[in-house]
Amino acid sequence: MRSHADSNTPSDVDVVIVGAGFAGLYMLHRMRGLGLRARILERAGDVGGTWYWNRYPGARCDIESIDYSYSFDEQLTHEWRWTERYAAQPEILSYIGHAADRFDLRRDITFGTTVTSAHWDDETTAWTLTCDTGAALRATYCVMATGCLSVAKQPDMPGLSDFTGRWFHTGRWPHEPVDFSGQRVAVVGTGSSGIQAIPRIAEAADFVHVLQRTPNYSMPAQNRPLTPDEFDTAISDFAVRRRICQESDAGVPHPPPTQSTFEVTPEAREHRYEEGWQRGGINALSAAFTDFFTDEEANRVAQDFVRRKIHEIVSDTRTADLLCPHHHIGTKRTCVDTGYFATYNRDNVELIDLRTQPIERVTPRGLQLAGRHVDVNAIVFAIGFDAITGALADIDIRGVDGVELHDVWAHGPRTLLGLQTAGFPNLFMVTGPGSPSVLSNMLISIEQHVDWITDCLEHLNASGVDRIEATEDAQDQWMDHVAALAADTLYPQATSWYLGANIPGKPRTFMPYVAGCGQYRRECEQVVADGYAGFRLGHPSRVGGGNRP
Ligand code: FAD
Ligand code: N01
Repeated sequence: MRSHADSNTPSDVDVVIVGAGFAGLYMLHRMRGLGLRARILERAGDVGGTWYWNRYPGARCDIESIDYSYSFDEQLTHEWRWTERYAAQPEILSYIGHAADRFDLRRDITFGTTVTSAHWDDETTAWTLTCDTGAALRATYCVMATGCLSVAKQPDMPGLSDFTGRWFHTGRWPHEPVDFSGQRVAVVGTGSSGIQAIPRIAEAADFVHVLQRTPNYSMPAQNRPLTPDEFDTAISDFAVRRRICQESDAGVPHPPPTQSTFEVTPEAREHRYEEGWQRGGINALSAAFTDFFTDEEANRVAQDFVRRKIHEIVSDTRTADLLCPHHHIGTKRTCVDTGYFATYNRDNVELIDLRTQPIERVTPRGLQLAGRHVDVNAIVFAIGFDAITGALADIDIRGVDGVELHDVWAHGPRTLLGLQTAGFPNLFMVTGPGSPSVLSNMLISIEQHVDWITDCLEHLNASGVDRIEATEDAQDQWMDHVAALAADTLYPQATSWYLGANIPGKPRTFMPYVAGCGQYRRECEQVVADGYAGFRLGHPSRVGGGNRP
């Protein structure tokens, strides 16, 4: 493909990519494959994204590693051997580093650089990105591979600056090991991060106070080492396995359910749930019946099953009661744990209910709750992220006529396919709002988006144009479609980060596309088959639409 460097455009590169996680790295690889000049700008000191930042004890994936990995290069698939069913953070980070080395990606990455603004110039058909280092880069195309869970929610408790111990955020964990031995530790938050970290911190610390606001559903990981035979069998037909993931709803290689909850006897239901629990993993229960996410009564049967399990595992009844969630299961991200509920049987762990004893302030020696002071040496905030839109909101993005993305998204994000926003030509998002993203195995969604964008740029080149923009009409239709799909499920009923409900002041819009990876892929393919229907190709005010000399 012809690089724009050859056509005297003022761009420094053809494609600038923000972010060097799974998405940005694969994007860079594909851009090179097209013969384009591409560069990644990355805040972190190295590659890895999520797996660079989230180094807390217990961090590991909740999609099986064989599936939570790249599929674009057969040799890469065969030369990397996952050691566990769900690999831990250091192994995933090594894998990403290995991929970066294998394809020599680091030479086109600028690390330690935060992009602060991205401004479009319609005259020159170029984005100019500026960075906190003062550097600027011009590019014809800009790909935001900034991550759905990359902006850690800041603890805003009064008094934190006076705390004399150490405090940590799971999403910004230090690189050097943190030694909790002999320490009294408070962990705030019981989402996926807290639920993974708490058992490990409890093994190391003198005492752990878990400060819980909302209990969560968690499935046992049933993690174990992968035997060489098991691994070889799984990857021997990897292409087929991957295809099944791509066609599935959640991006995993399991057969979809065929029966609804009340089609079977109570005994058969219990049996199926028990089987799922023993198999473990994020879809242990949700894959059992077709109406799990849509029927309140069906969902309640699964909730009851988990609440019974919690009571079986946790010996203190009051603690077990507090740990029992009451929202619709699955409507907040289901957690996956190793020994989480059993941790509350330890003598050195106490569960504190923030609903009855809210945090009033942080003091020099710990946390002042309503009616009680908790003395600690360390606080771990496992309080989550400004999800899906947070990283984009942190950048001053301006499109045609200087229109600001902040304003366009003031009442919630608006996109076409989660790939582009009208008024922001040549700006692509990987796993943006309005796509399956966080409701799927992210590797399936990332590869699909990167492939779609790559094919799109190839098509533009073949058509002699270098500008593409979502139309308002198509975007409106897509957003209505995304909202209508979500409204047919139980998802919008939960106060979840899927809705932006965890960030004060954030508009509440259910952001992901719920109809699954397979259906979404078909929608994207149809848009291409219809000649990029819903996108305007070429410059609207130029004859023929093209910008090339
Ligand atoms: P990221 O990995 O988030 O990378 C984005 C990068 O962009 C970051 O390195 C960030 O520093 C950089 N960046 C952002 N803004 C800027 C800026 N302004 N300037 C410069 N750089 C910037 N998903 C699953 O499917 N399965 C799992 O098992 C799973 N486990 C997870 C476990 C944890 C602890 C967390 C937090 C998330 C998990 N996820 C999981 C979701 C995970 O985020 C994705 O799977 C995937 O890693 C995202 O890759 P990415 O490249 O899109 O984004
Ligand atoms: O964040 P969360 P997370 N005071 O937002 C509480 C992925 N991930 O980092 O529910 C007190 O889920 C908050 O309480 P409430 C995965 O997609 C995957 O755990 O708002 N408490 C909640 O309990 C996941 O969903 C893995 O009432 C406060 C918790 O903090 C996503 O990342 C591992 C509070 C935040 O939970 C985010 O997970 C880790 C406050 N001010 C992450 N603010 C895997 O297992 C928030 N909370 C693969």
